Amino acid sequence: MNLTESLLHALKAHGAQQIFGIPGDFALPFFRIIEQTQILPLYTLSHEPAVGFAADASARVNMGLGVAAVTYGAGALNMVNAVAAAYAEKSPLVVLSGGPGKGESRSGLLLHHQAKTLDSQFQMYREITCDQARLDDAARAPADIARVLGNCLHHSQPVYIEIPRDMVAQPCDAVPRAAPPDIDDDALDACVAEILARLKHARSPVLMAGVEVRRFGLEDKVAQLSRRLGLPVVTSFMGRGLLVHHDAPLIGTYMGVAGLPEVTRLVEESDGLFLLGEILSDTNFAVSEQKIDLRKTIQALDGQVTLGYHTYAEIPLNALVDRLLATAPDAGATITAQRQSFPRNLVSDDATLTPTDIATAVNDLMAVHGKMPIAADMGDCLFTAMEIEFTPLVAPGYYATMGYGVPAGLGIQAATGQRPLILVGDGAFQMTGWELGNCRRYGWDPIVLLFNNASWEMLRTFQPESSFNDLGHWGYAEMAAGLGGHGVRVGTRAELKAALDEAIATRGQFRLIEVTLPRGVLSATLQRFVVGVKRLSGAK
Ligand code: S1T
Ligand code: MG
Repeated sequence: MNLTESLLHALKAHGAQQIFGIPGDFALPFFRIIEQTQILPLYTLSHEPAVGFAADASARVNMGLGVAAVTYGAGALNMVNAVAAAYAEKSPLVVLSGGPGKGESRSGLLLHHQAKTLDSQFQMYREITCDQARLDDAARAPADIARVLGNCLHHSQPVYIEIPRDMVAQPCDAVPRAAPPDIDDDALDACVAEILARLKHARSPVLMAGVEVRRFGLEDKVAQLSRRLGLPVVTSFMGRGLLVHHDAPLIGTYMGVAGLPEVTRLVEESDGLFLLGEILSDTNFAVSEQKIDLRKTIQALDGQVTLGYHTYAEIPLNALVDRLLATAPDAGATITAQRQSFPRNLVSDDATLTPTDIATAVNDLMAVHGKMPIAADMGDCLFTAMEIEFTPLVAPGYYATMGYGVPAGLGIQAATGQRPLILVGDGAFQMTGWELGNCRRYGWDPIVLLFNNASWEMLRTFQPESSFNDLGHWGYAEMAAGLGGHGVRVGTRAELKAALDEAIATRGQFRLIEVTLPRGVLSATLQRFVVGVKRLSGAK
């Protein structure tokens, strides 16, 4: 077996199911072996940011490794933002980059795609990955790969593997499986006992399920635990889309002043808030009506548990949930909090459209045709997604990068075979919407709802005086046919309903529905967010 085959088998053994990539001369020999061996299917896209976003989304929906393969320099450095997003949002993404071989590295010439030094890329990736390896020694490679892939899964964060192009065909042993780190059983028991005691004595305990619950494949167990303990469950903005197919007492999404008042009160008035795998980010907690005193919460994140002023180190989330399930008595409590409701029954008339109308139309569609996985970009489309019925959702809810939606939708369909719904604003579509041109090659047929307000509207909302937020109209619907899909522009509620009915009935090509939104019309959720943020910041 050669080094590339050994790496590919190891990726598959650690849960990878496909590779997204764009080759280059530093990666051609590597890509040739990927294609020849078919150990993992390869999907090439058109621009490396999309490669990173698609691989990230595949990791999130598969709950396994996402793999992004790129060339050295121009390719790998082009993907830095997508990997940074994966790092921030705890997505287990493996970056495979081709690299210069020994001979050329010693040539004394500056190599093409080289920035500062030949090691600069490796150093840059140190900042957005939890482990790294350069496979320049076939004898050491199996252990390096085992360590790096093991850390990718253990920390649920990206890792970086550089493959010098003169190493890809070197004979190499199989990659062993790294042993999981030891756990101090007594510490785990003490931690569990303290958590259960706190929850038992709380008047109104609440469980907030964070993205780590999904990353470590714990949704079923957490649903069972919340029922056993009688805990109402909420997610954060970033955690939306969790626990939707699980029998959990899921009440709604906490968004502070931007959320539904009853959900906000449930969380902010709780005297036993259990943050399970939740990232303490501003998008999740900066808009609190009453600031949550984190010292009174139970926080389990990044492999440790903090209660009040003390922390239990080395308590992996899966071990914690397993031990809680093994220990927790049946509280026998009935959960009285009501699950949040969602807008339905869009009137099919000539009224112009709002983002909330789009959510209503999607809810009507899913009520008839079943739930669809959603990939949302950053912008009002993501706030609108909060008004759509609970369904699997991948979105940059914390790192908040644009460009994620379309590639992530392609990643979902490649990884699951399910037809995704993609929500994307016109500004974000201008960044990576072009990737839809890859659908025809792979038989992907997402339904794309393009929120066209001809503006970077989220920015205009906070700085209306700046005309640089105006984007004009690009004729997105007309572009679809040239990319191999079908496009239509809709401006009324009746037109939107008809376009969605036609799209859901037609398979085999992507359907782009360009929704014309009047200037300044926001979703109800974004409207509450803007008002709340301005009020909290004292702005006019
Ligand atoms: N560039 C990238 C890659 N990501 C970003 N988040 C931004 C810039 C800043 C930014 C926003 S929201 C926004 C920008 C430019 C406008 C989005 O426009 P569009 O996609 O049309 O959506 P909508 O009109 O609904 O706002 C965030 C706040 O940083
Ligand atoms: Mg816009």
